[in-house]
Amino acid sequence: MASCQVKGDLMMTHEEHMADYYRRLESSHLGPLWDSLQTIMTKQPKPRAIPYLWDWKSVYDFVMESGQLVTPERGGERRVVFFRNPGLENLEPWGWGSLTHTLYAGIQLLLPGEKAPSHRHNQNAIRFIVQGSGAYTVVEGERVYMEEGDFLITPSGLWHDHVHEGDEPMLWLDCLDIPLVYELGVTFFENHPEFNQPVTLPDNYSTERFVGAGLRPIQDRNNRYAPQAIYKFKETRRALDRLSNLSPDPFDGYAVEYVNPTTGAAAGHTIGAMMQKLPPRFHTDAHRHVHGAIYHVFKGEGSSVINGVQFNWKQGDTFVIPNWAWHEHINTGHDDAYLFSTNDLPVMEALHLDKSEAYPEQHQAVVGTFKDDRITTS
Ligand code: GTQ
Repeated sequence: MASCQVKGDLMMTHEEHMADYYRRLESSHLGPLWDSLQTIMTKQPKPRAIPYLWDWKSVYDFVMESGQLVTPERGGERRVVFFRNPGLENLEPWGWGSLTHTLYAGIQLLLPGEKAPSHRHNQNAIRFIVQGSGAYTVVEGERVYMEEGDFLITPSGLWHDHVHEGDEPMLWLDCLDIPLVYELGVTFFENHPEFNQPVTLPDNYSTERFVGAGLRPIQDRNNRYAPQAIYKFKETRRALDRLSNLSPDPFDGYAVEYVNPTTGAAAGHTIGAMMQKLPPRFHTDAHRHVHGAIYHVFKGEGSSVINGVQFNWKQGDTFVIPNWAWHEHINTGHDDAYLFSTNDLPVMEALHLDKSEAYPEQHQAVVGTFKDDRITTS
C-alpha cells in the first residue's frame, strides 16, 4: 500500500507529501490525531455555552405576543418561547434550542380555556410554575393542578397534556434534556390517539401517596419513574424556612433539591433541580463545577458574578451558568431572594464526570458587567 501511495511521486518533498496525505485522509473520512488532540482534549473544560441573562420583561412580552399569533391546538403542540445560548445557537441542527450543552428551556403560555394535546417522548421534562393557576397537566392518567412556585416532573415516556380551566394566563418554565437526547441520536416522539388522554387516577394522586416521614407505598418499590408528579411551593418554602434556622451552605445558601422520594435521586432523572433562598445581603462563596445550570429568579433581586462578570437579576429573569464557570450570588434586595435552578449534575454523576472546586479566595474580582445583552468591562 505504502509504495502505491508514493508511486510516481518520488520527487515530493516532505511538506508536499504531508499536504497530499492530509487531502487523501480527509476525503477518506479519516483524521490525524497528532493534529487535533490538544483541540479536542483541552486541559480544562471549554464549553461553547456562554454566561447570559434574559430580562423577564422582554421574554414576557414575546411570550404574550405569541398568544395572539399561535395556538397550542393547531399545529405547534406547545406554545413556548425558548432560550438560545448565543454560544450554541449556531451549532446546527441541535444548537437551535440549547441553553446548556444538555438542556433546553423555554417559557410556555396556556391561555384560559386552552388545551395542549397529549404526547409522549423519551426526553425528561420538568416545569416550574412562574405565574397563574387553574390549569392542570395530565401525566399518565393523573390530573395535577399547578400553582405559582410549584415544581413538576414529566418523566421520559409518559403521556402528558395540559388543560387550562382558570381565567388568567398561565406561564411556566419548561426544561427538557432535548440536546442530550438529540446528541445521543435516540430521540422518540409520539402523539396520543386522542387529543387529551383519559384521566384514570384520582386528582393529585401521586402527591397524596407521599406523606414523607420516610414511608414508601409498597407499589413504588421498583418504580422506574420518580413517582411524585408535583412538588408544591408551600412545602418547598416550609423546608427552606426550617433550614434557615440552621447553618447555610457556603456556595448555595439555604437550598433544597427536588428528589425522588423513594430513592433520593434527582426527581427529573437526568435533570437536577433546586430552590435556594438567600436572605438580604447574603453573599455566597465562589465555586465552580462541571455541570451547567439554568437559573430562574422566582422572587427577589440581586446579582451573580460569573467568571468575573456581574449579572444583575430580578424576579422572572433567566440566566445561565455554563460548565466549569466560577460563580457566586448576592442578594442586594430587602427581601429573601428565591432562585430556582435546573442542572445536568445527574448526568455528570452517572458518567462519573462530576467535579467541583472552591475559588481560592472567597469572592471573585469583578471585571465587567452584563447590561443590555452585552458585557461592559470596568
Ligand atoms: O409541555 O410537553 O417546552 O413536549 C418542549 C417540548 C414543552 C411539553 C416544551 C414539550 C413540552
